[in-house]
Amino acid sequence: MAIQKILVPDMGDFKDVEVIEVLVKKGQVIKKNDSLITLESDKSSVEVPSTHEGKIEKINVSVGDKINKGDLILTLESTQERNEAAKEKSKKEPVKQKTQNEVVQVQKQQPAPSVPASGKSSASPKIRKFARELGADISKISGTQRAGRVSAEDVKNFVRSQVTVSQGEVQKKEVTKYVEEYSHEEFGEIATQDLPRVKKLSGPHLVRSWTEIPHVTQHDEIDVTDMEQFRNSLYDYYTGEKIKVTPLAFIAKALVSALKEFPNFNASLNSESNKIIYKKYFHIGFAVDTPHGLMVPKLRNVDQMSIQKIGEELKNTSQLCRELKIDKKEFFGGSMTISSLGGIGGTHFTPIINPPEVAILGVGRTFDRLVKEKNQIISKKILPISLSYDHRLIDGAEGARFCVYLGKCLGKDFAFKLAV
Ligand code: CAO
Repeated sequence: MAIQKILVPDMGDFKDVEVIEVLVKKGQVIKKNDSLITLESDKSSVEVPSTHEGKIEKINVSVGDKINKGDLILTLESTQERNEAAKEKSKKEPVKQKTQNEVVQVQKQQPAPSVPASGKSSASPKIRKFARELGADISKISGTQRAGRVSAEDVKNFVRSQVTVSQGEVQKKEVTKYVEEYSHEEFGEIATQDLPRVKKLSGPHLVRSWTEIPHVTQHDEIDVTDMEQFRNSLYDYYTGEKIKVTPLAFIAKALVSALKEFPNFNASLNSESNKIIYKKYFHIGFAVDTPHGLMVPKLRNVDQMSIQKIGEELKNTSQLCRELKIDKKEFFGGSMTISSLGGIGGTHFTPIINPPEVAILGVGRTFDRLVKEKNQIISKKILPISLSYDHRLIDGAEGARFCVYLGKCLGKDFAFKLAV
């Protein structure tokens, strides 16, 4: 019995691609074209089929490995020769009618495509199979997972969106296509260009958030006069140089304090199982405006950082985003997001929740307001905030209390609440 080596085939552009699934086990008997492993690049996932049949002697790759053309996937005790002899023999026997089981078996033996037909959807073979079973075209499903990967939930949601159930009968939904009555060119010169990749990826995520989450947005104003005075008075003890920290670092620290007080805001909702997942960590996401589109990386364990450290991390991480050097994992696993437009301008807006998070804090630009205090007209620094939350989990009263508490953390009590 010959030992057969199965190597990574030529996959065009695929280099240093990650193994995301090993679909076979040592000792398993496999057929030619059975899928062995799934590889995932930024663009798509690919199943690598076996070029031979036989019993798996050793598997040389594991999940997380980065592999290239020619790398050894596994070794087989090949049974091909024996089977070919058997096939020769069976050729001489008369062909009989296939039973239904045999037809299924034959279909399974069809070569698995090494690259998904569309080349766009990213999904594991299990999810692809699930979609096929439900009659859904995987290339039409927008993935909500890491790098747009399609989950079982996405498949179910897609199928739900395609059908309605009326009096127990499943009916296909009519999809309304809106066609503009006049084309844009009819009104003057135009230019078209491709939507940037980051926007293509974030678009379905935003649509999902906007259409599936009942948002409530609460606007408030925080008197940050004392905090601003303090922020502008920060000097390095040794060099005497001014320390530049933007208000966002203080806001992130205050947000952690509020999350500790209101755990419902540091949670995710599993609407299938009706369970709330409470996070014990404090990873704060912040929206970064980049030439490639909006990105929302996370600052990890903000509760363990000083304000100065948060300021540095905000700068470093936003730089990594703008240079497209950030690891995609950094866009996942957040507690709550801050979307600050304070550096640009404006007051209140309606930030969209970044699921699976359940709340987002929008921040506008601090402005001056004259107020009467003890019969004197004095100037105050006012920070406009807009808090959006998932009303399925958070009630209006809790939202209001959250804003009031945040106001205390950034207002008069800031020195006590935010131990620098
Ligand atoms: N009020 C007044 N001034 C503010 C402020 C506020 N709320 N927030 C920031 N500023 C000031 C800063 O102090 C800084 O002043 P100096 O130039 O004098 O130092 C200036 O505005 C620029 O700050 P910044 O924007 O560079 O830094 P930041 O820490 O506030 O924000 C980041 C960092 C990455 C969030 C920001 O650069 C950014 O990308 N913002 C856009 C986010 C966005 O697009 N949100 C919308 C998402 S929904 O589409």
